[in-house]
Amino acid sequence: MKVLVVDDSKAIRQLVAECLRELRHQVDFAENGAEALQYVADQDVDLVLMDVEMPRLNGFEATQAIRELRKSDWFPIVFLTTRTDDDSFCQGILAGGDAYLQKPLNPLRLRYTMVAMERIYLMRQKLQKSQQQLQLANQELEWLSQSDQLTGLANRRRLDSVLALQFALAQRNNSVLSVLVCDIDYFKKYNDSYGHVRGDECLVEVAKALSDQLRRSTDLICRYGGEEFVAVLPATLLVEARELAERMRHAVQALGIAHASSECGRVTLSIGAAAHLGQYSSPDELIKAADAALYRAKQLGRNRVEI
Ligand code: GH3
Ligand code: MG
Ligand code: MG
Ligand code: MG
Ligand code: MG
Repeated sequence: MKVLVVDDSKAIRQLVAECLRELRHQVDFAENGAEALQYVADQDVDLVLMDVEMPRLNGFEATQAIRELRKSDWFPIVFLTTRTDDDSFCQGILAGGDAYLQKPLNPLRLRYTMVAMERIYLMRQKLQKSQQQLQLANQELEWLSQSDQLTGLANRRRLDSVLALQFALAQRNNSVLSVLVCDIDYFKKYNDSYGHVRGDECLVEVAKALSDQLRRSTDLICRYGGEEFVAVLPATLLVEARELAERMRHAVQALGIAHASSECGRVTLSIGAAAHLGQYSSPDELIKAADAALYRAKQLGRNRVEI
């Protein structure tokens, strides 16, 4: 364990340190309660061995302050003091102490007290480890719940939160926010001709081709619905959004996925783009504007970008 020895007497600090090092503990020092409190605020410690009579903060006050500071955590605090009366013992335990040793130092009692404290230490280690695992599992679950299972892209949930955030940021910074709504052409026919499994494979390929075109870490592409994808492009002008949309359209065409009942014989994409420059009152309206552009792209013959 990493033990902080708190005592205003240098001789006692050294004596205790010697015993602890023999027991293979790592030792650090503080000369009074205030120093101990500062130490615990700054760095990790597994156990504190605490004198009571000290200038500035005494051992009881320091213990109380440490417990207050590290509320959600517990490491053993052991008193080592000349105070032998019952009142002091009770005060020490109530302040947050776990054990109470008396001076002069009895090495045997110190040693066995350390054995008892090591049990608390081990339980604390276990608890911390499972808390970390739980936290990781929660993060993973959170990520999964915002991902599309088939394509691995963000799903509608992540889109909603990212779009809401970027919309608010754009308002606040007076910056432009663009979105693209992409829709695979004649995808119902694709499923009808090649089956649902091939349809799914096609969606995965298209999703990858789209996400490969993104250049900025703040850009987001998500699977919006069945064969529809939405890109959120912060600080992107409509002309830039249109360029990206053209790259996406070309990339999908370049996949060369055969689609016999589509006009050009392969899978293609239609895209609607819209940019928010303060004129829309909600993310929904912005998406609707891009959707309207997509509708025009479909009307005008598909495999094209409209704004
Ligand atoms: P348009 O060119 O006008 O977009 O025609 P479309 O057939 O692509 O559009 P429509 O919205 O009529 O049909 C979309 C089809 O996408 C319907 C559905 O069978 C298919 N689809 C939706 N989700 C999935 C999916 O997860 N897997 C597969 N394989 N197909 C899907
Ligand atoms: Mg003292
Ligand atoms: Mg559709
Ligand atoms: Mg449709
Ligand atoms: Mg479609």
